[in-house]
Amino acid sequence: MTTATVEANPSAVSFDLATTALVVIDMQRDFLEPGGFGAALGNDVSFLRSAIKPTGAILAAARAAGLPIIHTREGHRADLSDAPPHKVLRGDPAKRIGAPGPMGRILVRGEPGHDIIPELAPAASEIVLDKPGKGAFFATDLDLILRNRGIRTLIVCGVTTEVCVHTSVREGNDRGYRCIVAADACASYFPEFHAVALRMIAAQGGIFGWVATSADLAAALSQEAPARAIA
Ligand code: TIU
Repeated sequence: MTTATVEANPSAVSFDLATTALVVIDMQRDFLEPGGFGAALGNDVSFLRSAIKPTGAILAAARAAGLPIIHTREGHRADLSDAPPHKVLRGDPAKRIGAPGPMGRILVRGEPGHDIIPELAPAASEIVLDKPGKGAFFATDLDLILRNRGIRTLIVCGVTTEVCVHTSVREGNDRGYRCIVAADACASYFPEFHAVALRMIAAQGGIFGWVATSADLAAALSQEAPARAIA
């Protein structure tokens, strides 16, 4: 057992590196680059770019520590059979899910916009998990993958803080995973939502999990710390 400890909100948290995985949520061109799903929803995608460098730092630390790494991607089958009609039918018809855009059909698997951004490209050994919803556990085999590897703690980062990161953390928390969210490695189109979403996770004694900085998490992954009681 190799225990790491990280300063976090609402309290420092210790975790065993042997049972910890990194989950990077939806760092896709569709959300972070112009012309994709995020922009089609009317958002300024430049707000999300602040998460790229911190996510890269955590990825590097997790790779060096030998953690399992899972990259999720939100998107749908080409025939949209896994997309709820209410999700497809929202907004400007020219910019809906499945409509053609500068990065291919919006939020459709296999299209250029669905790819993870090149700055954070998954390594060949890492798991890329396609999900049709906001949560990483909904209609995916993520829980099975984590259980098969004995994972108990998730370090979570990605976009957007209050939508797919939050939904995934809530799902993971209810399934018994201890979730530690890397604050600056998450981002939202709405800075105020980002801030409040992080506060919601750590409030009430850590109602959904813990919130730490990417620098503290990367440091915790790179050096073994003496075991401490989990708050
Ligand atoms: N990945 C993710 O968060 N999907 C979204 O649709 N987020 C928005 O903030 N729209």
